[in-house]
Amino acid sequence: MQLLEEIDGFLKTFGDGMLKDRISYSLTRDRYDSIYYKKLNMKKIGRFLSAEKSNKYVYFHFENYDLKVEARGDGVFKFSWTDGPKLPVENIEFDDLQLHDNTVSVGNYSISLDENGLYLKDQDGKLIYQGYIPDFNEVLSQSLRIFGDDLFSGLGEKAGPINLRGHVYRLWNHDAKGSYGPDSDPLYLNIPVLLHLHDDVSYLIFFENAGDATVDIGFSREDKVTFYFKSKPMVYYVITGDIKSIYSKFSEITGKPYRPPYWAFGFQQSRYSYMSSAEVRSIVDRFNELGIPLSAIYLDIDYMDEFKVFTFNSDRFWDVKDLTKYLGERGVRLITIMEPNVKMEPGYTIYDEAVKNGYFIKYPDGNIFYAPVWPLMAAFPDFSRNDVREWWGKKYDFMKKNGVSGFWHDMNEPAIFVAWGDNSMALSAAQSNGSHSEVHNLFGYYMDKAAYDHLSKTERPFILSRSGWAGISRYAWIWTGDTETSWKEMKQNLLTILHMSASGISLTGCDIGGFVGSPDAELFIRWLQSAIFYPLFRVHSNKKSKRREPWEFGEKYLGIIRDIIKLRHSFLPQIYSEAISSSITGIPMIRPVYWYSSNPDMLLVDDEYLFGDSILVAPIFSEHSTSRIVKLPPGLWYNLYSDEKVFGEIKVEAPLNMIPIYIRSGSIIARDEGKLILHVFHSEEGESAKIYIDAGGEDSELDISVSKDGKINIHRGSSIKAVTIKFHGVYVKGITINGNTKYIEDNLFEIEEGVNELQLIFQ
Ligand code: MIG
Repeated sequence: MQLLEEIDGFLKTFGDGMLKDRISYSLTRDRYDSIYYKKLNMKKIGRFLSAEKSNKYVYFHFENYDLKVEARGDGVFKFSWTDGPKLPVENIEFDDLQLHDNTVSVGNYSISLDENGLYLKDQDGKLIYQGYIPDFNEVLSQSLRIFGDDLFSGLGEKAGPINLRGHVYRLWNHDAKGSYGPDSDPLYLNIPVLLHLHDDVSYLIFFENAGDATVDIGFSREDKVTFYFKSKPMVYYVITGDIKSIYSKFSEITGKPYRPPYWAFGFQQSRYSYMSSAEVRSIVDRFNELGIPLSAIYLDIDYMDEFKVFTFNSDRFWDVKDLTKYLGERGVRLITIMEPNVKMEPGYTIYDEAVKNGYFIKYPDGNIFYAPVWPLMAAFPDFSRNDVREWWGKKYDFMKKNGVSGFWHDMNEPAIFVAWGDNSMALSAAQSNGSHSEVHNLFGYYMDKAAYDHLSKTERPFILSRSGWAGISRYAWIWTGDTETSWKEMKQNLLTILHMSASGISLTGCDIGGFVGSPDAELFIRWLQSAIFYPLFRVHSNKKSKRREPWEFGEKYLGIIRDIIKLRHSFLPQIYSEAISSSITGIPMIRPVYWYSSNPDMLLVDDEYLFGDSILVAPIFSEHSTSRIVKLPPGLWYNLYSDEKVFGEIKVEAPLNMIPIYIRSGSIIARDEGKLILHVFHSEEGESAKIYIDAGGEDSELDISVSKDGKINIHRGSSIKAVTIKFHGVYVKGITINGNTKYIEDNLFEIEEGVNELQLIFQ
């Protein structure tokens, strides 16, 4: 029945010659999987026997398994029950554990055991985590106890509500087949990582597993979360501490976000597809004429020759080098889509080389795995192999020679056009790190790594990827894929991005305006506003969508759209600084309000976000609405436009041209207003900041602090010359440097090169 429906649906959409390929693939896959795909058949764990200390770690011996416990005094715990495929996580150093009466202690924490499982407690005996003894058979399952009014977030890219509790999710990277909306599951990027917040205490659990899994978060049983894995290993980390430190520690295991180039944070325009060099030129010209900042423009799949990766269609893009030069002179970068599928076509170099060297993924009997995607039958490089990644990475040089500046990795779940069944690779396909069933969720990750490792030798790459796994920000940015165009979905994007943040992913964004559909001016403008501080600021749309360049909405709205894009560009120094800071600390840039407030009322605030610690955005998410309630985390906040100081819960007017943004008192924000201006938002306690400034591909550090009584200390890298300061919330009459006093106007003054200290004179 399901099969017939799928064939029917597919005939409606395509009804083309690909049908044969789809059917032939689906049959082949089913045949191979029926022979080679084996479910797990694991022994039960059995009774607990004894505990034993060995080197720095502790073993809990059970009848059939030995649980290895490793831990760090700062709240990182690792529990290893089985072996399994080698996954890309760092080997962190653990502390020496103490063992007394079957209780492990380290730092201020203890881990004890009874027939119900493992208990992690702090020094006051407060229970932080309770994990039941796992159950092994055809699946590996691990349950966790839910304590009370807990909040759950994470699992990668989830189109769920702010609290995932009460739902069941699958972790299997999956092409949403062209369009999805709220609650669609699974999507392109899944990670077995879950933040569990209760009673002020939080922990994050992360499973080293890249296979198929299901997570039941208090759906079947109100007081339990259960992870069900279809493949090994069963190894997990529990990380506790204050919330920011959790993400710092997590990034030590999965890797820190990379340092992107400054331009990548600017406005990007895309469409499926700009069809020729001439079209791209004319769009860029129009941006210029209208004075709208544009950082990059995209070429979607139609730029290729028969959808062959690393080629250009010579009718439409015969002059790419000239095109990229033309764009470059106007400060615009060209980004091209890249496919992980390689057309099966003897004579096509990429294909021939991979066949000759055995780089493609094969079935267990040694036959190459072929499946239809855009170029019809195609093969897939085994990106899990070092040599394959190196080979693939070097191919980007061809694109670079043509002046392409950034790369967009689509279809890397990997997506496959099937006639029936799962729209990805056969479970039995063999990869160097395991069978596809065990490492599926890493396919995109390793493709991104292939490009990153090569490109990063000579530059800071820009790689935008649809799929990925834990720690993906070390190689690529992620966008939320083929979302529908609707008010609901615009808001869903924020929640999905917040779940990605809760999964440790920092470089995120969405198709502004939604992928499938055509937003009216109001929805488009509100969407652009909601994304004002999303790391990725890109408009993209489907083939059949109406054109969506800024001027397409008519004269009446052009000014508003231009101002939003300009506002974004004025914040680029701050956004960039936060990105560098995130690459150092590992803490994602986009944050939910509940990170900053323990007030239970604030826990479920799902229509606001923070960018870093200091900026709060409260977008308008409903149609025809021109005001909203804003709930501010503790402290005083400045209205960005009026400098009015506000706190608590407020109502704000937001006509179509206005996006409510608040700045935390005590912070210092870097903006580009023709020159760099540091905006100081006064607080009774003084202000301070560490700001990373782009100095032509290098980062220059600037440390600034203002004491309560107005003494400024500033230290800056040698490439930073004079610095302009603007004060908010207090009247500054003048400044004294080396005994010389100067009166100033508009709270604005300059600190010249070489001056490290000065005194403010307040009214
Ligand atoms: O099967 O390249 O998510 O952004 O425009 C669809 C065409 C393939 C899916 C991506 C979308 C892109 C589209 N791609």
